[in-house]
Amino acid sequence: MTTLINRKPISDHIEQLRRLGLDDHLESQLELSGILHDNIARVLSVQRNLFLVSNGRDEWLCTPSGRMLHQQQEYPVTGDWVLADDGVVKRVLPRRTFLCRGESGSRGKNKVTVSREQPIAANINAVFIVCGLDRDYNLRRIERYLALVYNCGIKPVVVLTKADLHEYPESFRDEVESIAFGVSVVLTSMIDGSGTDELHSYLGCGQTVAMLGSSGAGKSTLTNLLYGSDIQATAAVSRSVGKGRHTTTVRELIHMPQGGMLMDNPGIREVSFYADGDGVDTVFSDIQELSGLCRFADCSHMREPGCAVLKAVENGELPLSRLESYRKMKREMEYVSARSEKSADRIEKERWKDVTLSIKRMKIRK
Ligand SMILES: Nc1nc2c(ncn2[C@@H]2O[C@H](COP(=O)(O)OP(=O)(O)O)[C@@H](O)[C@H]2O)c(=O)[nH]1
Ligand SMILES: [Mg+2]
Ligand SMILES: [Zn+2]
Repeated sequence: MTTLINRKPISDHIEQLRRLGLDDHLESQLELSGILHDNIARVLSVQRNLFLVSNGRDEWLCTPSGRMLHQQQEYPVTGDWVLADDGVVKRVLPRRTFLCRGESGSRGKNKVTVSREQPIAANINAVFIVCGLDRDYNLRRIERYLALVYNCGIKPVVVLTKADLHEYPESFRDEVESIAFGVSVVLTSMIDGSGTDELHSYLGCGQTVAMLGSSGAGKSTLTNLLYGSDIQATAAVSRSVGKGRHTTTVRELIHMPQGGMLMDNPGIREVSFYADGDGVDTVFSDIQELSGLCRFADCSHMREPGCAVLKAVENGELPLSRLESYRKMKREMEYVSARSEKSADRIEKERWKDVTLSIKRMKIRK
């Protein structure tokens, strides 16, 4: 079953795949594994048991393989590169990055159990953490998003939307910069399109950017601003035309005129961790640095004498709320699955080997 949605004239196929996000790394892996360009596609969206995939020329709908349905094989997520044979996705190619979080609702009031991962997207180069300069503005939430993105080994960019609501929005940027060391913080406004120039550079050919942020943060508005016209329904539009009209939008990964792909994510209310990494320490590098000055090497910064962290809170250098946020995330991280002994590179290598073996067994059109 092949449902053709859009057929474009055939030109240079690799060039088309590059626009989908094919990079040198994947290119060389394909070559090593003997996979033909004709057999790969990228997942643009996932709807229950149906994937919209593209090979840069055509977009069509695919169903998962039986092995995927029976959970014997990795299930594709948006952004995945897959081996696709007509209407069936045969295999997910090893992921360069995997953006995921703990399952929503697993973070109870006092219990912090994060058991299952919830995938957001695969093969993402950067994440725009989108936060509105209205009621949405929340430093602690930005910290959580930062930790999540760092844990997945992806580059974060903080985008503060609705700058037009304030006379001096720069003060918010300064504040976020003070908690997000070395992270670009960009102010944007849909009124004059300010800030979008800075974001263009992340969306170049071969790049895939995902957006994270609460519902109403301004993600779809930003997508439209960056795109140059209205391709995503925003809250403002949905209200005026009534509900339902835009719910048929299936494409999650959007081809941007800048050359790259952008993923406008559904709002995520809760941010819990899954990927195991040192994201929390990266986000709280100021606390990490202070820890080095504590009297005890294993100081928990709770009540120990000679604690440099507590001292910094006392004399106002470190906000108590920031320390509390750090403690909370640290606790959660302890519940996160045990750190793998293997490096990410090693895991990726083994997966490609696995793919190569299974390809030999697979009947796929040549
Ligand atoms: N004043 C102002 N409002 C904005 C801006 N960006 C988005 N909004 C409004 O915020 C609301 C939510 O925007 P939307 O893009 O749908 O948010 P999403 O849920 O994150 O996709 C809409 O009513 C937008 O008009 C902005 O830069 N300035
Ligand atoms: Mg939206
Ligand atoms: Zn201490």
